[in-house]
Amino acid sequence: VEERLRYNALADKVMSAKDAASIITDGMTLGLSGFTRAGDAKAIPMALVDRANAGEKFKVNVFTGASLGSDIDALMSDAGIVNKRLPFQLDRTMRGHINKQDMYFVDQHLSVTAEYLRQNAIDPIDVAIVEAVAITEDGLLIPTTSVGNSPIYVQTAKKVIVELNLASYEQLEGIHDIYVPEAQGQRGAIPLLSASDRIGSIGIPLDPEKVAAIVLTDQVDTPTSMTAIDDETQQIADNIIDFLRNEVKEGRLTDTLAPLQSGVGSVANAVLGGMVNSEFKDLEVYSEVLQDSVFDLIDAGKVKFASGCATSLTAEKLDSVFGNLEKYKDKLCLRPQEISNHPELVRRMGLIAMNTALEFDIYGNVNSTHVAGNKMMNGIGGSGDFARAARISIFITKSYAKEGKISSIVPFVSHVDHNEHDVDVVVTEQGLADLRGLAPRQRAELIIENCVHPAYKPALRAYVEEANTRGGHTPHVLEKALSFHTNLAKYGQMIAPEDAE
Ligand code: 0RQ
Repeated sequence: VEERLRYNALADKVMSAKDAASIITDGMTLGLSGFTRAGDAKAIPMALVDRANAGEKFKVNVFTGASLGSDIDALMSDAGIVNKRLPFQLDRTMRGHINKQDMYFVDQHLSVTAEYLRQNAIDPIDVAIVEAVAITEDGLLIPTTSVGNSPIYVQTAKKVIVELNLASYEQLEGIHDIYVPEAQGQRGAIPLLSASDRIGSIGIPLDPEKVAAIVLTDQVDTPTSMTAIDDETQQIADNIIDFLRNEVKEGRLTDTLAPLQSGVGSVANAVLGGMVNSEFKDLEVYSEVLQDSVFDLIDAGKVKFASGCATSLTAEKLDSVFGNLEKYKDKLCLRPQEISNHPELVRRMGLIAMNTALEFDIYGNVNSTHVAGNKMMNGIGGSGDFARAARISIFITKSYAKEGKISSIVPFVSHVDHNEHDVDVVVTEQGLADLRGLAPRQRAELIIENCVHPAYKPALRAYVEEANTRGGHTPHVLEKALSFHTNLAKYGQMIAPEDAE
């Protein structure tokens, strides 16, 4: 413990999770560490669940970096203790409670939570609960496998509880780069010019007066599960790599490409994985989440530097990465999510951004979050932070879902996360549509031709034909614009049975 807790002023703050959690009361707002199951606070949320299960009635607002592991979101939402959750979740059970209206969820661009807190525009943080590898002799909290929103939570909270995780890897010390911008209006340029720049300190400064408790823990992160790559996923990855190859051929990129950002999930992992055998070299990753494939690319000598705000690793990768951190130390950096996702930096470095869609429409509007218009899936995450500011913004989905009953390309999206102005390229296993410089009617033609599953081409072509008879810049048949979705609700499939071939 002495090696991990090196700040003498805090030695007498060590206590049990139960005692530490006793400062948390009904109506408080908690700022938890944790991003894509990495580096989440574990003991205090469980202590709160235990209190609820023992009969205590209370609700708290739970703010995090992104998703949590250890089923914490499921357990907290089942226990009924979450009033409001923000800014992202990725949990089937919690999703159910959100959609049953048992709790509130604020689906927020992941880079902006920190700005709202600085502006005092959202509920201020009462208690920050942050997992740490160590607290240094000069009072820096060293985060574990993610940074997320922890710096702003610690900076603005009234009280701080540190979960000092003795099972986390000591070698993480030195991996992080903690830079917290000044308030808007008082800040200059963020001095980061390339993915490998270090602009801050190795840890989060702690005010000892605010530290209410230090809880010793030894629970490791929950590994990420990854769906195996199927033929269609591989085809999507191949389509994107071909597109990038053509960008090089046309002289718009070189074979080092541009810093790469990719969202989470198996497709994103496959796209980066596909680069292992490509001609691209000396790549940089400037992303939010670093998945398995980033480390494969480092191992293969393809990626020279990777910057993110969190890792998201499968069970087999967790040990091989964190057990060999020395190998990755000079090629890896974890930053606050407002820096990993900062539009100023995304635009400056000219990122290639690859994010996922549930559906997109014939004009290039993208829905990443809502199933059939009203049911929350996971959240927008960082996709919007990157999409608008990126050099090339690519959105990815299979062309169909649910055994073909759903087309992922529709006349009009049932919810908009990324509008047509922020979407450069859409891609499915059928093909890719480069929308840059195309007017709406040209976009519709190319998307239907290149991306739509053959089963849905006739219906979409008929829609466009009818829409065009009505004229307009972005032609629509308004009373039929959501017909795919209303059919789905009525018949369980997007094409009405009488229209099915
Ligand atoms: O359903 O789970 O019941 O099998 O959606 O779809 O194809 O397995 O793909 O796991 O990558 O998820 C957009 C949800 C895709 C995700 C989304 C059904 C489908 C399946 C999952 P089942 P797949 P994925 C990074 C940045 C948020 C935006 C983002 C996501 C399930 O990637 O949440 O990129 N992205 N954020 O059957 C109804 C459709 C459907 C559909 C697929 N059109 N209608 N259901 N499904 N298309 C995150 C962070 O910032 C941390």
